[in-house]
Amino acid sequence: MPTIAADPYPFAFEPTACALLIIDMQRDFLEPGGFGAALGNDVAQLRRAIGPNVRLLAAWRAAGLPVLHTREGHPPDLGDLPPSKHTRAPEGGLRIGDAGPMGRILVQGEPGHALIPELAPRPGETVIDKPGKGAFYATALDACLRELGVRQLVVTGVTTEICVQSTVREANDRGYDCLVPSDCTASYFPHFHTAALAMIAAQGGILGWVTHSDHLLPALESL
Ligand code: C5J
Repeated sequence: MPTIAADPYPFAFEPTACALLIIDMQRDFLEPGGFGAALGNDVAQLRRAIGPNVRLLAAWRAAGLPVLHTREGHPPDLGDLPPSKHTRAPEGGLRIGDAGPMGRILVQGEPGHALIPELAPRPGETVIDKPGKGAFYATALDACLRELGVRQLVVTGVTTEICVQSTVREANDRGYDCLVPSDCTASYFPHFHTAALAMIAAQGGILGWVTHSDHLLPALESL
């Protein structure tokens, strides 16, 4: 079994039981002119994770292991959007469902809701639409992973401290071992990125393991 150098200790990678879970690499979060940028965020902070994700995804696909993508969003009638999520927005800023630079913010089917073209899903790869921050809440993700026989997750995407960390927490509570490659996730706020990764690996890996894709790629290539 390949071992991946990781924090707090090496990760025992079981390729036959491991899936790549790419969180919310959506145009509205990552592209200049999208929702994130309209809120005044520097999308360059997130875009640095694109290249590492592209390389990891290519290696993952070449190894023939399962890939799942998630998208945060809501149907056009906002039927699954709790008022708490709807009302909390920066003062005077756009809210979910409002018309934004790439269509209605976080609404399924709108251009901004789509995954970035660099990481477009291929036929056969699962795309999970999620209304919350964690990818397990109100989705079929757990059933999907159990059906695939998955016990380990490599979790990437954006943002580190919100949807990535929420998903890692949910996965950990459900018995999955999570490995997070630090260069394949990102935040608009670099100090949150650093802190979120530290929280995952703290206390002997209380939520999981943190690595760098440079450690993961050779293990995939050797399969
Ligand atoms: C946020 C996400 N930050 N994907 N979504 O609202 O992290």
